[in-house]
Amino acid sequence: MTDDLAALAAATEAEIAAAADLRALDAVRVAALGRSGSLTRLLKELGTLPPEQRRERGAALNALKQRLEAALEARRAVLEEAALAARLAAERQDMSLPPPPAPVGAIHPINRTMEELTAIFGAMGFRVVEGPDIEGDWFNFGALNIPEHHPARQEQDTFYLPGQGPDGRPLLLRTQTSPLQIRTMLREAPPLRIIAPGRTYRADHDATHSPMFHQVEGLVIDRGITLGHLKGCLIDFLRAFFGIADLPVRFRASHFPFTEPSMEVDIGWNRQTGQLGAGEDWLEILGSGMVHPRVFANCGLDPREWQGFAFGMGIERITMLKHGMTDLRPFFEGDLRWLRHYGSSPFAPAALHEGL
Ligand code: 2NL
Repeated sequence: MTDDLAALAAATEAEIAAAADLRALDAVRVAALGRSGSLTRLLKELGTLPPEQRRERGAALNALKQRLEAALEARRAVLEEAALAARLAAERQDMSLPPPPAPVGAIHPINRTMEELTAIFGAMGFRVVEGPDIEGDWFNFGALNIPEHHPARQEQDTFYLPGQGPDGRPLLLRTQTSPLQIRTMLREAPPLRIIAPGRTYRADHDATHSPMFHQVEGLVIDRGITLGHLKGCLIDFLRAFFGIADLPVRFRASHFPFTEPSMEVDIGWNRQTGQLGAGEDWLEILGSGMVHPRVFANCGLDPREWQGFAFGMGIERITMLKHGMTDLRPFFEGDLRWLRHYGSSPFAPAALHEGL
């Protein structure tokens, strides 16, 4: 090997050895063997040499090229291994550490109560009916024997909407879920056993009233239905819902336009402690009655052939009583701390109580 090639070999090999990483090593390769590298340039110059020199010089350059390529390859292997070792060290994971907790959602207490209502009444043969929040005033009031001048219809209680329904009558946000039952009676022939849970709206807003709240109503229609059926059904429901097998239940005469006779239902509790099923006090929990003959007639049913009972209650109210809540407003505030506290696990469905 000529002196100039020996010097080029020594210098390049020193640079290869000094390359600290793969990028630096590639720079060395390009400088020697790249398109305008030092060795490449010498190879290109071969053509300018006289033939007798060209052979010997060509063999020497090729040998040097192979030697440098082998040195580059060997260094590349060393650097790659070092890079992998560094990456493995940096990405090391302690597989014995517990994983971070997965975010878990919770069932809102209103939905939980609706699930329980569906389960308890479902076990008694009721099915759930649903329908629109926007109703015509005949379905919300007229069909229910609530006359035109009745205070419940007045602007300060009911949210009336612009425009009118297909019957030319005013549109409103339903103030109760009864229109669902009216629609079911118009659509299906009795016997019927339905509950109608859902959102209801009244222009009322303070600590104990929300302009949007939830109600469930129930309706049973068959031949020979009596007050006895109403009482047995509601006593069983209240004891199952509150989980108190001997919960005292009292029926008190009342008045609704859509039932005759009408009864409000009270449960026994202790006013001081709030404990249900104990103490001397009574707490109103729902309204009920025998379906008014005029409601039957409005739905095209003959009240001499069909009898029925109906009831209605506020879902927020029964949920608050069951869980000892004192304020209605947090139901609709979306406060995550409240929701986590009062929410229930989607993996623990409502347990049905004894006796159903
Ligand atoms: C209450 C009282 C009640 C009804 C609702 C009803 C429905 C039809 C026919 C007859 Cl289609 N009645 N519903 C009956 C009695 C009471 O609700 O205090 N609700 C919160």
